[in-house]
Amino acid sequence: MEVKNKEDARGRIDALTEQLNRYSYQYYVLNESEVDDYTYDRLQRELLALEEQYPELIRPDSPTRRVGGMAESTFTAVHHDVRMESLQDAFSYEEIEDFDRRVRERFTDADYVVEPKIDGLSVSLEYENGVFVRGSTRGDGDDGEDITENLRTVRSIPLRLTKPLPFLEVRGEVYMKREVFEKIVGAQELNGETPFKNPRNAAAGSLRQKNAAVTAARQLDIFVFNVQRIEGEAITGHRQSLELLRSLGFVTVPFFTPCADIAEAERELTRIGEIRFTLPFDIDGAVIKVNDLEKRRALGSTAKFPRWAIAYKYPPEEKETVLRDVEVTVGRTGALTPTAVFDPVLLAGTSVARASLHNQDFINKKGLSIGDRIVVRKAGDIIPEVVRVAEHAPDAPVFTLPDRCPSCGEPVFRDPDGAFLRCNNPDCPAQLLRNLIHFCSRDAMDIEGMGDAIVTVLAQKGLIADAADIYSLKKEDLAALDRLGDKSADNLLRAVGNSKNNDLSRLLFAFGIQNIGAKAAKLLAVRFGDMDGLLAADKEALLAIDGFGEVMANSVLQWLSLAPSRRLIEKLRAAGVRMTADKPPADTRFAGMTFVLTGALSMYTRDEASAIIERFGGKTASSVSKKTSVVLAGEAAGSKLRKANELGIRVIGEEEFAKMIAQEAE
Ligand code: 0OX
Repeated sequence: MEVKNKEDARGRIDALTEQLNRYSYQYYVLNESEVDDYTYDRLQRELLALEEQYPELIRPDSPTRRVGGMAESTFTAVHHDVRMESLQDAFSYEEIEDFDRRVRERFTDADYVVEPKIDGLSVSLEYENGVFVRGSTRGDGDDGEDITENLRTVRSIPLRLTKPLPFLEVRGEVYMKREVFEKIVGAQELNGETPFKNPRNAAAGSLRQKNAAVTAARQLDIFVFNVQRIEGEAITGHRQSLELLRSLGFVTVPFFTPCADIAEAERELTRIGEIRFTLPFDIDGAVIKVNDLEKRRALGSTAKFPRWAIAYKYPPEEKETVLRDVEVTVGRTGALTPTAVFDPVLLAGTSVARASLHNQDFINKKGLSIGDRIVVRKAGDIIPEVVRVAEHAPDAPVFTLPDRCPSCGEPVFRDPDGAFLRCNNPDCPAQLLRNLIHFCSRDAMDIEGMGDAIVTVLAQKGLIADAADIYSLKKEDLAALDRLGDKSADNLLRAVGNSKNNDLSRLLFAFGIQNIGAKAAKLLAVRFGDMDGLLAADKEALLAIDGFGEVMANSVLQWLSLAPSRRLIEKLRAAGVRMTADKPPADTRFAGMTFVLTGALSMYTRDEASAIIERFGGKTASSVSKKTSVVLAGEAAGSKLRKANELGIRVIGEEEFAKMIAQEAE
């Protein structure tokens, strides 16, 4: 629809926002839908384009602020009358013994309880006359957010207590069972969505939904572990408080062990450490607490933590196994990457048989030979790594990377900086495949559904030999893919078609030019405006771009000078792929300003906030310096906020940011 002026745009934005919200309600809440995906996408794109042109007209309920079908939005603030304190962490038994000494200076006869520390999100639940009236996040401990409706969907939260106490506030941890997490991640992968990283993230993402129906589908659970405030009952100790909570209808922490002294507590810490991966949920440590509530009150808190409790964090679990093989793969830029293949071991609850060895230097430093007994672990309980050799295989040489590319057989060369061996053959099939995968990926052309597996099959079947071939794929070609349904094939082709309209910066990044990341690609697109402008650029013009140095300029020129690159560009052009940059922002209220985002934002995702800043001509940076203009600080902002205050840099919250965007342009 043609929009002639700002007033027109306002009307159209209002109409589109309301229409799209109605469709999305029908789809997500009522499970029915008036329009097909294509029409929805088209309308959404029209709205996005208008919002980009008139950012000041973006409505707070705009559907473009939803991320992957989920609404990230504000929740009402809740003040915690009883502070929701966080725990001091200890990483050694010495620190635990220091804690014990401090407690015993005051109470020689203190006894403890030890319980697992559930890895989820701390929440407060309030009950009036036995009825659940409010649930909130911990936030910074003093102020959190009202998530009552989402918590209502957690089946293990009683909506009515067995006894109508006048008032009760309890604290617990909302978490996702590992089994549920794996099911959800499986479904996300199948749908080509970015899967949750771990159960904690999954629980957090699920609780922050504006649409409680989504939270409900995520099957969250809760363990309750503390009475924050109570009227109508008196409690004196930890065991008694948990028993009371259980009798009122709560699920309390799965177990706790009374310990007379710190030696007993340490034995319990060791025992929990040994069983931690057999539990059906993640724990990120164990908590030692003084049992007696009167003593807790007397010990009180420091500025940061209670003096009566401490969290012990377990070191990553290590296991011994045998290195059976080193697989060498070729990355997008031709770098040879070695991967250790070892007898499977159970680590942090899952079976692990591979770990990256990075490069030859890493292998040399560890002195790895095939047949060695090695020690492995998961860094941060997630990424497997080889820690050291436990026992060398007799007479085995240290593994060396091949001098020819394992994919194409051409000789490999050491990088000038020495770290990586690289295959420089532009026709190397392994590199081609990695490039195709990169081309389709989210930060590049963002072709939803075109994931690693599908691209690999299409390439293996000879259906795509270069990126431009993606644009001539037909439905019959996709039928060659097993398990890809009719609807998914249509969606995939639509996503391919949509990607033709991407901004030039995405295309430039998608080419995978060495040293040219997403940010540099953006700079090129903004500076030259279209592909022909870039093709005509000389070194001087490239070096004139703020943020471009010698290495980047040479990479661009070298890539553009290659005949296959030119052929690819022309083939893409012929396929109808757009080669122009989005218009520079109409409203440049943030021109010349650099923002740093810190802390947990709740009204916007980081990507959204950055996109808004860029849309208004501003820049974002990751660290605070004298050049920073504004720090946008969310919840629990830490060192960056401190640095901003030290340097006297302007700090704003999300509310103020929202006002800055909403103001009419001057
Ligand atoms: C947990 C957990 C967290 C609460 C206030 C001071 C002691 N994640 O499982 N915190 C606490 O206790 C804190 N206990 C727990 N079990």
